[in-house]
Amino acid sequence: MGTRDQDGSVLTRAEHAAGMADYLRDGERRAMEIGNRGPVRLDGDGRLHPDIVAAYWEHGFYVFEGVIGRRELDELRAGADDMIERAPVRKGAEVDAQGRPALGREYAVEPYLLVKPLSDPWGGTEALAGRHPTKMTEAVPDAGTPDEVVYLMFGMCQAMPAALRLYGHPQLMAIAEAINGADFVPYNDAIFVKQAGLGGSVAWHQDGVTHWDSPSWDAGIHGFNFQVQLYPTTAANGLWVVPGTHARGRVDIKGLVADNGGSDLLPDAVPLICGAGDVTVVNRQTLHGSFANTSRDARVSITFGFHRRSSVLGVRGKLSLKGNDLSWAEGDVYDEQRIFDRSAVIAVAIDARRQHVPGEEPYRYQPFAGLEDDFRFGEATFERVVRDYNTKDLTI
Ligand SMILES: O=C(O)CCC(=O)C(=O)O
Repeated sequence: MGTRDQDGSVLTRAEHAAGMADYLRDGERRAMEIGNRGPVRLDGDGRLHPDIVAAYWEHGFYVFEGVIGRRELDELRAGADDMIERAPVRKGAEVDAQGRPALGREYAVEPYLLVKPLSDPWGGTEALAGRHPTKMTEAVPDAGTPDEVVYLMFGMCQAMPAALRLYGHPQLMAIAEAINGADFVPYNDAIFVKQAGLGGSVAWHQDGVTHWDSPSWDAGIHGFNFQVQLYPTTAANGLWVVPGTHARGRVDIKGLVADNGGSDLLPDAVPLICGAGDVTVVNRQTLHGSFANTSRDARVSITFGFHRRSSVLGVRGKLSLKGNDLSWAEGDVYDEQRIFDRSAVIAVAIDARRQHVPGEEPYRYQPFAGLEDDFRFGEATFERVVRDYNTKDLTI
């Protein structure tokens, strides 16, 4: 396998893990010193506390602790496990590891991306508009491991009832409103799966691809991503970010790595250390990435983002998921109707949640105020709004 360190030597899983130990320890210490973490704090009107909003804009990320309760976490874990188990046994296969029809063969967008264990599928390639210019260190997995592992899962609102309900979580909606305004719109979703000793890396990148040269460019123009953590995350398996980079324009990633002696262990980066049920918010312009998971701990991160409406209206998308080969291509121009149709998933998610969690005050999503009865969760609405909803993602 092409599993080489930057200096060309082949690393085993254990060597990769040992080589990172000091960096991980130091990063964790620096992460904990920043102070941008804690529970969700809302004021009497349900608005996110201004101190939290300010900390997010200062650092470009925030860790919300203890957002998802035990019962919901169990439902999400069961849903994610089920989805992982129903993945095709290898790329292009029709059946899962147990010989059952794999999930989603009929979906408009292939729900699984499989990769070689401990590999970096995108670094140094043109994939995703070439936004991952450098390659991460890869490693050889332990003997007896599969040739391919699940790396990403798409279409969670269609494939996982608990994930649809999560999509309408009132606290997460309040955070989206605080960052992107009450008329916020969805972006896309993907579940990152980093199995212990197997999970691939995600090369350093900034997410946004459309607005870097816009005259109205600012720190929030490419939106943000939530990550709902189903298990505790560590410096070894977690997402790393370089604080403050969301506000500095395009980062010269190749230059940073070159200045770091060719090493992907960037000195200013910090890991997102979370407990199970914590939720991170990362600005899509923040420089971020994650290392091959050579540790003994798995990570499953339910990732979904939101934009300002003004960032997508009239804009041609650039990172659209296309068909069952999961290529990313230039997309459509997003008009009012497209935005409405994709945003309707939020309205249905809020109602699915209301039906499942009766004691909870549902979030009132301003673009659908007064239209709630047209978007009640049920079979017909699911078919109309949620079926293959990710062909309508708003990807900028
Ligand atoms: O969670 C990860 O490892 C990568 C996440 C990421 O790159 C993203 O959300 O854009």
